[in-house]
Amino acid sequence: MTHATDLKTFAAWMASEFSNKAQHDLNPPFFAYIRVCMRPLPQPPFETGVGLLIEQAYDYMLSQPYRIRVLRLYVRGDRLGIENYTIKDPERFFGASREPGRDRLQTLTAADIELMNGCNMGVDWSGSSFKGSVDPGKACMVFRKDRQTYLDSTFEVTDGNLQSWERGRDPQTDEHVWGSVAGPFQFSRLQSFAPEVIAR
Ligand code: CYC
Repeated sequence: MTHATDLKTFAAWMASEFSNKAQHDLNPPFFAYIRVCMRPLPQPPFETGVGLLIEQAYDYMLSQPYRIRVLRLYVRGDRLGIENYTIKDPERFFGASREPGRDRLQTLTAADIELMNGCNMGVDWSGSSFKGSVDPGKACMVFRKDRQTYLDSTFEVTDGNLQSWERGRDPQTDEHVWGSVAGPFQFSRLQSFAPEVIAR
């Protein structure tokens, strides 16, 4: 049975390639066709936890992801958590999450990444899914559309589906500046990388 600190199951569900094709086909103006691919790092540069490379890309521009980061999934007290890291030379890893062999991912070291302060997420077991959200405090700053915003982000993952709702808000007024105005993105799994997960 899965439980609140079941890092292995959480990581196995996250370690997938997802697309929102069905949602996009129903409502193209509000939901771009996006792929999210999270691939286990063969040699994560952390003492504990699971390392994933995450690439988020428009389906028609897979080789040019609009966001590429390293995630550390870990046990955080009586729950789970995610640390987000930027990559210093992101182009070096463009497309690496979908390569059958993990030769390029193998070369990623601690020197290649930098922790994003204020962007940690807490993750709780709901009884049937893991639900995550960015820590409170308006501390995860994103400069976008010429404005300083803070990240308001929640997600839910099951064995096969990922739902995520990310918005940037004005720090003073909480006004919605960027991100979906039509509800969460709904992704379904295209392929699983669960066998590559080593939880420690
Ligand atoms: C931003 N997404 C972010 C940020 C974090 C996450 C920490 C703010 C800092 C940054 O730029 O990295 C975190 N997003 C996550 C995590 C997951 C995730 C851990 C795995 C579940 O998905 N986000 C979506 C939609 C898409 C999107 C598919 C359309 C709205 O879930 C986009 N997220 C998105 C964008 C940004 C962002 C455009 C701002 C990045 C930027 O402007 O540089």
